[in-house]
Amino acid sequence: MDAAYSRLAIPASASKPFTDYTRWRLLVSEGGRHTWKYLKTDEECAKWPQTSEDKFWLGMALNHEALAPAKDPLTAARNGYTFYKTLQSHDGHWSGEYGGPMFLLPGLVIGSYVSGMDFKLEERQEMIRYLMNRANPEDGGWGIHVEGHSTVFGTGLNYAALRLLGMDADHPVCTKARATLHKLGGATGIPAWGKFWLSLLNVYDWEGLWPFPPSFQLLPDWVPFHPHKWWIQTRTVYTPMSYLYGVRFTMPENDLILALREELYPENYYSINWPAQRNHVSKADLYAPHSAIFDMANLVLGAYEHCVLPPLRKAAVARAYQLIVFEDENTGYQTLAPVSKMFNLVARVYAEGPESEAFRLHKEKRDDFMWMGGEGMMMCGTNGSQLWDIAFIMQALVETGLAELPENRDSVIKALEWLEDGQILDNPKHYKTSYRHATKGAWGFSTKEQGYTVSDCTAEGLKAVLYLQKDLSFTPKLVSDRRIFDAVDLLLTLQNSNGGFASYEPIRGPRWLELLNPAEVFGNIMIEYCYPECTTSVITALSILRQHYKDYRAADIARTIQGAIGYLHECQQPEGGWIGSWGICFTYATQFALESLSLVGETYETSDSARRACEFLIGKQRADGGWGESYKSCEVGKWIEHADTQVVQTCWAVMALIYAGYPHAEPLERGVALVMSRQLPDGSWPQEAIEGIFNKNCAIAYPNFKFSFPIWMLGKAHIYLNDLGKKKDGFKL
Ligand code: LAN
Repeated sequence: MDAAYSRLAIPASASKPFTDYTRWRLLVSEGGRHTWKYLKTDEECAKWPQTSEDKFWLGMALNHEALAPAKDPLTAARNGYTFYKTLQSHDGHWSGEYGGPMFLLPGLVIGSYVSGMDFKLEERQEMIRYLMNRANPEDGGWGIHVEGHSTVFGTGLNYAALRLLGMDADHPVCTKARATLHKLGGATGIPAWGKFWLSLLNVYDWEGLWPFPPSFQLLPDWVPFHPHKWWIQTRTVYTPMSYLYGVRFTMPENDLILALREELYPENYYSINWPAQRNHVSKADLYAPHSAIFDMANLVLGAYEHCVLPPLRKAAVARAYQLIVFEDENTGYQTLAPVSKMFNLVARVYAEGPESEAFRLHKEKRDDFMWMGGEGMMMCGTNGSQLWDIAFIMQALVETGLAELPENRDSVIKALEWLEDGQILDNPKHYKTSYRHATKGAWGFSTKEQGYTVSDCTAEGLKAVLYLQKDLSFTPKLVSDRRIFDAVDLLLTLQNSNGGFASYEPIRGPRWLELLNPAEVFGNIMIEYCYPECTTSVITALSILRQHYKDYRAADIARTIQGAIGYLHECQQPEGGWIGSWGICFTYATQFALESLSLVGETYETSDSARRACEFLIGKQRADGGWGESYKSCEVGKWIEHADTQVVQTCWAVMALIYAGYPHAEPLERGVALVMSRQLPDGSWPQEAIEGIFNKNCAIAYPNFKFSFPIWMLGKAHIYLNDLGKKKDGFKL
C-alpha cells in the first residue's frame, strides 16, 4: 500500500504532460467500453499505433488537411462530418470525455485508497496533473464543477485526493489550496457527502454526521418514504452509504491520515466538537439547505442510533449489502453512476476482502470511468455517453441527407450495427427484487452493460434506428420489428399521470420527500421529476414510429402523445421558452419542444405556443447573429446570457426556429453565418463552454455536441432556407 501510494516529485507547473502522451491508447472493447492504456515499450507502441480518436481526446495535433472552404451551409456540414468521421471508433460509435463534476475524482481516489486498491503510476501522475490544471487560477481551490467557484466540498476533497495520490503538503499547489480551504473555514463545514468520504478516510468523525440509517431498507415497500421510491440516482448512492454507515467503516490510521487531520482543519483536529458539525455547512457550498423537518427527523434518528438493537442493525446492514450485490450484478460492476460505483466498491471490498472476485471485478470496471484528456486524467460522470452521441449524429446525417453520400455509407452502417448491439434485450438479472424498472427494449445513456433504461435515451435510440432503417436506401434492417415494438412498449410504461416523462422511471415517491434531501449541494434529487426534454424525445420518437407502423398500439400511442403534449404546454414558461435540465438550458429544451410540437402539427403558423417560443428565441439573438446562454440559466430558471456567443447554443436556437417553420430567413441566415465562421479549416469546431448540466447543480461537458449539432443545424438550414427561398422570390443560397 505504501509503495502503491508513494510520494511523487511533482513539477510546479502542470502545463506540460507528466507522462508521454504518445503512449496513451483508448481501448474500445465490447459494447463501446472505454478504457485508457499506457503502453510501456516501443514495440507495443509500434504494434498498436495511435489513432486520430486517441490523439483528438488527448488534445494532440491531428494535422488533418485543410478542406476546401465551404461556401454554403451544406458543404460546411459535410466538411464537419469529414472531420468527425475520423473520430469514429472501429465499432461504429463515438467515444468521448464526460467530465465536469469535480467531486468524482476524489471519490475514486479516496474509495480506492481506503480499499487498498492501487493505480498505475501514470494514472496517478495524470490525475494529479488534471487537478492542478483544474484548480481555480486565482485561489487554487476547486468547486463543485469545472466552471464553479471554490467550495469546501471541492477544495477539501480534491486536496485530500492530491495528497493521497502522492503530492507533498508543501508543494505550492497544496499550500495554495490549503490556504483557500482554511479561508473557507476548513473541512468541518464540508457538506454531507464530503463528511462521508472524509469519515471513511478517518479524517472526520462519524459523530459529525447525521445518520445514514440502513434501517430504511427494512421498511415495508408501501411506506411512502421507502428508498425504492426515491430517485434512482439517490437511492443507489444511499444504499452503500447506509451500509458503510451501519458498519461505521473507517480506514486504519497511518502517517498520511494523521497529517491530513492537521492539514484539512485550521483548528486542532482533536479539539473539534463533532456533533456540533452535523448542521455545519460552509456558506460557499450551501445550495439546498436542510428543511426543519429534516433536522427534526435527524434528531429522532440520531437518538435511535444510540439504542438500535444489534439484531435489527445486523438485518438492515445485510439487506443493504444484498441490494449492493444486486446492483453490481445487474450492471457488470459498473453500477448506475460513478458515486455509487465507488461506494459499492468500498462496501464490497470491506465485506469480501482484497482476494475476492468482487475486488477484481470492481477494479476492472473502475477503469471505465477514468478518462485521459489533454489536461490529465479525470473521472467521468458516467461510463461514457455512447448512445447519446451516436443517436444525435445519426439523426443529423439522415435529416441532412449526408447519410446517403457514398463517402459516408460505411460509417453509417457501422453506427447502425452499434445501435443494434446497444439495445438492451432483457430485464435486469435481479429485476423486481432490486426494485428496478423494466429494461427490455431500452437504450441507456452509455452502454448496454450499464443496463439502465433512460426514457429519452430509449426514445432517441429508437428514433435513430427508425431513421437509419426506414429512410435510407442502403442500410440492412438489423433491428427487427419485434425489438422496435419492445422499445415502444417500454416507453409507454414510463409516462406519468400528468403526461410528462421523467428520466429513469416513472415518479414513485411523493413530492414532500424532497424535504428529506440530505445532500445540501444538490437540489431536487429525492424523487424523479418530469422533464420537458425527456418528454419531447418520447413524443418525437413515437410520432415518427407511427408514421411507419400505423397499426401498432395506435390508440395507446395517440393517447400517450396527447398527454405528453398537454404536459409540454403546461410547462412552457410565460416568456415562451422551456427550462432545460440536462443541457443549457432554454435553447436546449426549446429546441426539443419545437421539434415535437411540429410533429403534431403545431408550428409558427398554426400554434400560439410555437409562435411565442420563436419570438422568445428571436429576442435572445445577439448582434453577431448567434446565441449565448450560461449554465446559470439552469440554476435560476431564467435566461442568463453567456459572456460569449456559443456555436452549440446557436445551433439549438436555429434548429428550434426551423422546426417551428419560422417564416423569416434573415435571423436564421445570421445564425448560420456565425456557426460557419467558427469552423476550423479541417472541418471541426473548437470547444467553447460546458454544454450540459446536471440540473441538480452540476455542469457536465458534452464535447461531442460541438460536432453533431453544427452538422445537423447547417445541413437542415441549407434545406430549409432553400425552400424558403423558393417561396420568397429571389432568395437562393
Ligand atoms: C445524466 C446524464 C444524461 C442525462 C440525460 C439522458 C441527458 C437526461 O435527459 C436524463 C438524465 C441523464 C441520464 C443523467 C442523470 C444524472 C447523471 C447520471 C447525468 C447528469 C450524468 C451524471 C449524473 C450523475 C448523477 C452524476 C453523479 C453524481 C451524483 C450526485 C450521484
